[in-house]
Amino acid sequence: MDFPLVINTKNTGCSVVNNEKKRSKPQPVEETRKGVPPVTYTEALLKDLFKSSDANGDGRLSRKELKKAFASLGSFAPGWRAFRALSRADKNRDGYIDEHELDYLVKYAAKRGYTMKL
Ligand SMILES: [Ca+2]
Ligand SMILES: [Ca+2]
Repeated sequence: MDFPLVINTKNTGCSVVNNEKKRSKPQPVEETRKGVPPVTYTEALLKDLFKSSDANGDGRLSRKELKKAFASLGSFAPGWRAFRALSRADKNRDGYIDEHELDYLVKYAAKRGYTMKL
């Protein structure tokens, strides 16, 4: 019997070694209610949010309005995000997201996986 002794060499000094890549894990809104899990914005919710972000009511989203929207989503760099979103979703390059371009915007934002702060 020559079993090597399994010595516990676990490094318990550092607690911040969570380097796993679990960012892109799809996380549908489940109905499990353990405490208060972070709720990811669904496309429907994003659409509502963007629609209500039309501050001046002209039916389209300016970069300024987008910035506000991303800020309320909890983006760390809403201005930059608005710029990125425009370059992605503003198909006719007029600087605004109109109702036809809203779906592209929603898809773009949905990929960021914003969660609601409850
Ligand atoms: Ca507007
Ligand atoms: Ca446009």
